[in-house]
Amino acid sequence: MNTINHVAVVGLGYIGLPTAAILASKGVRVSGVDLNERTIAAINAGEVPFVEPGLGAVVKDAVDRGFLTAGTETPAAEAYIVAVPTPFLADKSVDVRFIHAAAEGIAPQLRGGELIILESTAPPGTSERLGQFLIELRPDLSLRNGEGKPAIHVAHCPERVLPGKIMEEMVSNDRIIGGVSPEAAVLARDLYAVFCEGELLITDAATAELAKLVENSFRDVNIAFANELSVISGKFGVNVWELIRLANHHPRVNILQPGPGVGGHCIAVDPWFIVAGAPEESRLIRTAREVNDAKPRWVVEQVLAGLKSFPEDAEIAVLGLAFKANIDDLRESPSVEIALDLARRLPNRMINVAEPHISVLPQAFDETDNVTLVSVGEAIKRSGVVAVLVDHDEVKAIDQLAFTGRAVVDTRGIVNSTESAFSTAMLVS
Ligand code: SAJ
Repeated sequence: MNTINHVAVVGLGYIGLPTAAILASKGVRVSGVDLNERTIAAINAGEVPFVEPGLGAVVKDAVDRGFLTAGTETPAAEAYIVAVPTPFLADKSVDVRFIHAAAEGIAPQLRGGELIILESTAPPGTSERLGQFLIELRPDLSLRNGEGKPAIHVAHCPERVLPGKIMEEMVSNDRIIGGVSPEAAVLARDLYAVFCEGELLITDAATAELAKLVENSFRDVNIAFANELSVISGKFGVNVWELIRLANHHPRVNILQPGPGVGGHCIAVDPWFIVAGAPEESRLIRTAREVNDAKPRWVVEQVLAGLKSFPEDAEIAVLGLAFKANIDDLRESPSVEIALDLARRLPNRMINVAEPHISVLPQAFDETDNVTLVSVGEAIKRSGVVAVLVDHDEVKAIDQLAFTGRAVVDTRGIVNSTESAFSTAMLVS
């Protein structure tokens, strides 16, 4: 039974804001905390500063009803949910800078008895160290009951929601809840029970931390298998989409889809935390990362090969910049890497980028003067070689005839994928 009535959510990004809004929609008073003044202003006006289906209505309603407010200072609360970025450092180990900054905001507010939940993805031991760090800042408190000082309760509850389906998955997914202490796990379970309809699975913090990393590594390894197959198929002149479709008819085979590489801030990042902590033991996980990281370069080579049968001034279309379909998130996107690489290598060619979810090219393109943002139709019309990098609905809706006479580097299998070399377009999968 949850007894917590006021929660501070520190970090109002893709995970923090939906969590804050859903908790508030269940009648819990939520104070959102973020450094970004524009994010704060947007939320207090009942708006959402990024694209996520269904989130806008829940935020607006929670703000209108007075259950959700946002500010830059961390207030006193009964529970704190930390959902800040955990990028990696140059050696691929975790950068805990933002977790520490969150802890520095929380520490002065603690009185003892509070629940502190780390949702950010992090290697085993991070939640325990967050607890230790809080105790260093507040030596009058302890991490466990029975140590003669008021205790605070620290838990790790990794988020597992899929961008694009966050509002649905936040409620329906099962949740792993890892306590630094058993009391922390129970308190966290009761809080998540307020909105989570999935199973709430209790364990220790380190197991919860590793489980999250393992889930994303599992997916990374399986995508790497599909990406490797697409390169192998290219060598044998086989259509990889047909190959996978046929192989998946086997009752125990379920191969994922190849693509231009793996993007986003999770699958392309989290496996490195395992490799950094166990470099000798994580050979498969490391190799999968390397296979997926090498894929954009392979796609660029296919585009360069396609250009050979066109005149010197033939232009290139890049369809999609987001890291996956129907979102506006460009973080760690292989498509951005491919478009930039093409622009740098071919300074005399025009690169026509079509990304229906943005209105200006991101800053990374400031250094280029041969890249332009146009509509999907216009990009294809202007170009000899078309690189299909994201399977947005707008890209899937293209009339196949538009590709006639063009070389198509189709990394998503949307262009008449069964006809391959026999189609009117030259396909490179
Ligand atoms: N991709 C492929 N082929 C596939 C599937 C995906 O190339 O068959 C690519 C996508 O194009 C994209 C990347 O992989 O570039 C990642 O996309 P995704 O949809 O697989 O996953 P994310 O990064 O959006 O979300 C993942 C999810 N993790 C798992 O499915 C194990 C999500 O549940 C996590 O909550 C999220 O990471 C996270 O925040 O960790």
